[in-house]
Amino acid sequence: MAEAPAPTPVKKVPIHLQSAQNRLYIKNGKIVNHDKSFCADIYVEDGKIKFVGPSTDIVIPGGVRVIDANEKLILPGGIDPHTHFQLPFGGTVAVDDFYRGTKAALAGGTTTIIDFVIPQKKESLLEAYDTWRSWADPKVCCDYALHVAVTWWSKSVSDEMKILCEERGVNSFKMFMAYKGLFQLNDSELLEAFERCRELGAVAQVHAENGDIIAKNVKKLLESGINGPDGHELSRQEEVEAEAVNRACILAHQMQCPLYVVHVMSKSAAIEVKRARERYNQKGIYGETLAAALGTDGTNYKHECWHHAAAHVLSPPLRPDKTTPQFLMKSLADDNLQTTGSDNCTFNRNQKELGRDDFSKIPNGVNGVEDRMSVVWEKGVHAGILDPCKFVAVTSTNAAKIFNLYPQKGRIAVGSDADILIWNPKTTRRISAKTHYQACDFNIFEGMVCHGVPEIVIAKGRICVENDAVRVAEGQGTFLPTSVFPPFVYNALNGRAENHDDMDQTNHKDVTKEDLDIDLFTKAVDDILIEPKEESVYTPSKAPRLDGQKNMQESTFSISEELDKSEKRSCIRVRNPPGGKSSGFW
Ligand code: URQ
Ligand code: ZN
Ligand code: ZN
Repeated sequence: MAEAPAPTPVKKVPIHLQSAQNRLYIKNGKIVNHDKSFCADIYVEDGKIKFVGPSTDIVIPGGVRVIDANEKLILPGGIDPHTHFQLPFGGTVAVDDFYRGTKAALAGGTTTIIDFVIPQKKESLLEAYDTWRSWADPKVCCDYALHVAVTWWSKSVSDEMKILCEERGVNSFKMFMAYKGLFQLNDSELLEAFERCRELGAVAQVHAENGDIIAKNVKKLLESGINGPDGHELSRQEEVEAEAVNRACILAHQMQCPLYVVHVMSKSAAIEVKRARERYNQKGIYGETLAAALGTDGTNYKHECWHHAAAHVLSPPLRPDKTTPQFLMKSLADDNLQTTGSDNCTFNRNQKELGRDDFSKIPNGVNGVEDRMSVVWEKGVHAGILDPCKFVAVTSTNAAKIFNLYPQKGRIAVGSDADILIWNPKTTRRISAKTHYQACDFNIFEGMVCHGVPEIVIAKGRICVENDAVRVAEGQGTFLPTSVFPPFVYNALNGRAENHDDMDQTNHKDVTKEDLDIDLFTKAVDDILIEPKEESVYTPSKAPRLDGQKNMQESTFSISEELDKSEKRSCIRVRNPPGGKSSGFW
């Protein structure tokens, strides 16, 4: 590691005397962003980070709440891009509502969630959106944004997608390839939806499973007397997921639409995401996996207790191949997958009973919003597969970038929201339904001991978790409108550099529809020089490290790097010939 450059004289930051309530000073910690880690202090005022730097550069007035983060890591708050709070589903309603769900999120270190508006067939998307806002706004304890599902297709749906993007702060739409007769779109409808997303500058998302195959398999399994929870996985095995992932990537590519594959649950599906990313020069395709898929597996469907097995039912299902969790974690480490969600959609024992005689009627969904951060740390960082920077990327920053919340969210930097975790990698906690904040009566991670605990959780400058207590008020969170044409997604497609790591770069909406109307099918790979990436993935260490810090021989994570105010690490440099050259889309 090169020595830190000599500090340049800096003007001391004056601090206004205000109530100490909204002012925090965090000292002695090590900040970890997705691209670098460094030692620096942080000053927070009015919900924003106002200062990041050495203590010598700031005058701290009396009355400011000081937090000593010595030997702790300071991380951006987690972003869970996939929740279903109080979702009506399968004739019942998910038990974690927007209050319990977001309180649990904060308890576990997640300070932003993105939930899904899911309209019924023929229901207006705008009306469904209003319903979700009316549920969420009075209850949320952390900030939230909304994706909207397209569960049917018509001109009015297409028109409403435009209104949602232009007037309601929505920039992503989820299409279902499963749930035949309920939410499923056929290929022709998928193409229409992808084309519309592309026109609007939105991000298309897919639930990728072949619903037609599943419908046939369910019928056959039930007819042959297989009606328990193990039938759920048998009806929708890996290739049923992988086929849909491959098809979705091709359909989206044909429509030149960026695609985010939600809940990648199997090795085969992750391989399809990787293949598509390679085919399309690492552009336009993103994959999310779940805490559930990283922290447990499909052998639970064979559990002797029906309730235990049914509690693990979600779609796509957990896989019986016990090597799946580590494979998916390595896929995150290798950037073959980009994000981790929870897909939190919780049903209690009596609700799961709806499928007692027919697995296809078990309400789908599991917990995860509270435990996602700890599970990813335990199975990723503590296991030696992720370094702390990558942990930040896959639990926070990548989702912020893809859904255009970055750098307001997903980064510790001046100007960003003060969503901050004081993370103790040495402490452990045992997960249990008896102690969790969620409303559900079961926890799929029951008994798991996780290193990595968010000892203090700060959401928009407010301390919400401290000394094992959660202090929140219903409605303290706010709705986050998201803008279309996320630069991270569309700049890359358009052959431009994405370089938004600091708040001083404000070109958030610098890709326009007109920009995209150029030479869309020309491959731009020659125009883009991708700097060799520093190796961020390593073979799991033989013995787990107890402190969660990176093995210096295996990775580039620095535990001694000093704050370098000038350094910016950009991964993509664009090389254009004189006079410019049109850049292709993929
Ligand atoms: O498919 C989903 O994402 C929701 C509707 C239900 N939960 C689940 O099983 N994944
Ligand atoms: Zn889904
Ligand atoms: Zn879901």
